[in-house]
Amino acid sequence: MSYQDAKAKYAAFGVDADTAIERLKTIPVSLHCWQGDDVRGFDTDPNAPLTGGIQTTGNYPGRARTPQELMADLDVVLKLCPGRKKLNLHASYAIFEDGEWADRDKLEPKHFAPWVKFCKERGLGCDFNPTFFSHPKCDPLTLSSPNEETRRFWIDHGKACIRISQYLAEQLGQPCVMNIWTGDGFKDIPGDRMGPRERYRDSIDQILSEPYDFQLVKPCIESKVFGIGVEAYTVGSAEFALSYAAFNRDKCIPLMDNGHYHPTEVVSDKIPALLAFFPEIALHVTRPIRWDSDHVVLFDDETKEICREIVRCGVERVNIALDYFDASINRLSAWTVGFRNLQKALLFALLQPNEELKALQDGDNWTKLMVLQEELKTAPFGEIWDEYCRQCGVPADGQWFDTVEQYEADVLSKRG
Ligand code: RNT
Ligand code: ZN
Repeated sequence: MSYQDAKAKYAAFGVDADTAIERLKTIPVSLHCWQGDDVRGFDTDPNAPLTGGIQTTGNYPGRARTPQELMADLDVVLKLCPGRKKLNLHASYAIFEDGEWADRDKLEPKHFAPWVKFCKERGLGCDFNPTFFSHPKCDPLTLSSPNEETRRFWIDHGKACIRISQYLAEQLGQPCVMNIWTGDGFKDIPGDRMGPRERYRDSIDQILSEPYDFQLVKPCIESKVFGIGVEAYTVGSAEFALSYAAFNRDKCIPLMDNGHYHPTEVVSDKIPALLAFFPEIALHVTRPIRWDSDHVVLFDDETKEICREIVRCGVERVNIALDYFDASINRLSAWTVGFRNLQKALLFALLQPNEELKALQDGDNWTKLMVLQEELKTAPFGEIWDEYCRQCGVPADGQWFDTVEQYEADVLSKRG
């Protein structure tokens, strides 16, 4: 079937495929740098374990070990992924030159200058994350620690990250979403649940007292239900994070990671709930299997539903980022499959006759609503996707994996 034939099929549903393709080209999606090196970064001992309840499993060969390797790997992935991209960096990916090193509370914009150059040359925007984990100063708490010296260190880290985010946004001429997430919590039943939350709230207040232009820097608060080693209590729970964002709407926005809820909850439904109150929200799209396992994003039902809600509620109101890390398969393939799947889900959502679906619901015509939603599932989506890839100058399905295999043979397999 040709693109024109597929387009005609969608036209019969009242959907214009050309318009969908054009809109998708404008929607930024943030590609997380941490899939390339199992969330290790460059500022701490590469052999120290990850902390804060996040974990990568698998030891597939070829992990990026240096900024040069990570950039080279990203370059391969960027060429295989269609659409408008931002790069999502963590503070731990600071690049130190000439033997210099700075601890996290002393990080400066200059430590990210090579990343700015990288983004400028490729026309990317950039998002940023303070790194409140995998560091000797986690005691193991960070922003909620009862130890004032620990807490001060991490507040200073957060403030440094605001300055870096402002720099990234100014340099690249695009807003920088700066996400605050900590793994603070307890393995077992706490004796005091309030103290850590009060300290966390005060710490975020202090971080956000650092001056920034809210049009350029968008601080987010990401919640979480639990993590490995912090099963009993998470300081930044859903209610905590959402309340913080709600009471500080002039300073920050909420961030939902779809791995951070009980397995029967769905983020797709939470998107319009939050957007009924917040002008803007942010998302981490991942794939949780029974827990926050951070598997590669698939073109599955919930990813499609999340994208349908993004499109219906207004793509300009949702800051979309990917957040997963699989160390058991080729990392470039993991990156590419997940990014392409998110693009597919967005395209699929843009190809829905949303006005008509809404009218059927409002007219209480649930019979036809079901028929239409089901028939749309077998509309010739693949041809529209191929056309989108063609227009973006990236390989279609079936034509990109060779590049990854070749790169694995030439480059990744030679890494120690
Ligand atoms: C962890 C959070 C957090 C991290 C990244 C690396 O559970 O999802 O967003 O995955 O910051
Ligand atoms: Zn996340």
